[in-house]
Amino acid sequence: MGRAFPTLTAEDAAELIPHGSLVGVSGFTPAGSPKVVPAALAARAKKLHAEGQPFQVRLLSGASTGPMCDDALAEAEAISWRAPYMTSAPFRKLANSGKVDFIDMHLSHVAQVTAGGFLGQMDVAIVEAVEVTPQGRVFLTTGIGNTPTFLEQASRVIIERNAYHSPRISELADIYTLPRPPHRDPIPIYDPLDRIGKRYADVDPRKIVGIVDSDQADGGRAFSAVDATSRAIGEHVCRFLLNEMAAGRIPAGFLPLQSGVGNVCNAVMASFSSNPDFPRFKLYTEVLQDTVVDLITSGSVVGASTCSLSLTDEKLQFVYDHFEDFADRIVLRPQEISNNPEVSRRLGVIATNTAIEVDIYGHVNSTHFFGTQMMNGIGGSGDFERNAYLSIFMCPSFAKGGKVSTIVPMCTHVDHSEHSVQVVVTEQGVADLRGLAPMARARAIIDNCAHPAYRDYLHRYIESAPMGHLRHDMKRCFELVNNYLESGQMLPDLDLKQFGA
Ligand code: 0RQ
Repeated sequence: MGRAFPTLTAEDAAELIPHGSLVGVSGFTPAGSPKVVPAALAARAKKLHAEGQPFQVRLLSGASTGPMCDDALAEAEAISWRAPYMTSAPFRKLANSGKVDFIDMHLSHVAQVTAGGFLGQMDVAIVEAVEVTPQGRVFLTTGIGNTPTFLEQASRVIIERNAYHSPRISELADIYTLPRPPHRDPIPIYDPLDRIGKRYADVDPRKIVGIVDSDQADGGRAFSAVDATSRAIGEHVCRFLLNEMAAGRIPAGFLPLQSGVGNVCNAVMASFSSNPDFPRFKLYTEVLQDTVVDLITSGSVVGASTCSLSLTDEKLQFVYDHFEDFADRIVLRPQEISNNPEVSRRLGVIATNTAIEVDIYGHVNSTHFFGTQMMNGIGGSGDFERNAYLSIFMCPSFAKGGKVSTIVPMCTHVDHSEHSVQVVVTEQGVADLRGLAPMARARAIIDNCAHPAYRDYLHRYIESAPMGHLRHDMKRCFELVNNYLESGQMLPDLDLKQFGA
């Protein structure tokens, strides 16, 4: 016998969440993230704060969420602790002023640490779905994230039933969860488009405290138009991969590609489609951005395994309007599977991610500006980068109109180490670090990737540094960043006109 669930207003649902709760939210990026209940929770927090009462929750998600969740809760100062990733400007401000605890985690780890009890008992899961059956089958929307695990682990569940989405969206889902060690079998994915699970996630219906109706769109962000810099990066990556195929290091049928998040990755994907020599390929990735929908439509991309459809509303509508063209070509998986290290290594994924800065030996910083200021978090980049067949990091060679070089003597924060970063690409060119010892890596990165205006400084730095396996001058390794913090420019005498300023 199934259960009939009570319908609640968002405000009623928010009342059910006590101060101090560990709250898990569905989705991955704005895709599939709950909307009206978090917004009502933020309003409740504001009201309680105005009455002088404390109200904050600990928030665990798949990745970033939408503005009605992270932005609203951050603006209401309703979060005390947050993991594993975010892209919210108001939340970033709190994290960088020490007002909240932010735990920057590898995204593939979250389900395991939640189920393992490392984060304590999850009190409430707020889950966006197109439908839930009385037996507890939950049909999810555009982002799967950690939702199946949160549904299993949370003491109570609130369903946000969203009528905006096509009811067919759950046809893309492939829900497969892992038991706790040591009871795990190999994950039987041999091709990115293999389906191994169910179209729905399960929940014990007795845990569902109510259903809140909503019709809010995901509101995914659009990317900047492809500019000359990101186009040049894309062309270098494209040429590099074609050379690898010609040399027999990538098979003729190509390998599954992972593409990270942001403007640069979006532009790189676009450049693949504009090169007639580039083969058709599949993606084994975690976010699917607008460009990929175009590439699937044009046939350049055969299909994609992903954790979310991180699309603008217009592009998502296009997918819904042409659903038959996508039904067999997109698989939406929980992030423990989309980002799984074992599957990635076995399929031979080519990982392409963006760096904030790269040092001359190939360490990569993807998260912190100037050693202290959090941007978004490591996200899934580490899941893929460390376990890829080929790991590529890309970024423009300079930021802030040339005042900042992204190629530096020593990274001010390290997310990806020299041991697994294999290729670095800027608009200047490609540094292929495979098989190179530290000094050769340094010369390859400086000569091929640094902006010409910074090359002399970087060469002089290594030549004057004390001898060692890595040559570093511990007194000067952060000179560029210190110059920037003191004078607003890494090389104070540099003429910025050469950067097009
Ligand atoms: O700031 O907008 O104020 O000018 O950083 O730079 O070039 O637009 O970069 O949108 O491609 O994002 C690494 C942040 C790049 C992203 C990062 C400033 C620059 C600009 C953004 P302005 P761009 P993108 C899978 C993979 C980690 C997570 C990840 C990211 C702003 O890709 O968060 O990879 N990655 N996940 O001016 C000072 C520097 C700078 C700098 C750039 N060295 N110093 N400012 N900027 N470099 C997806 C998921 O995990 C969900």
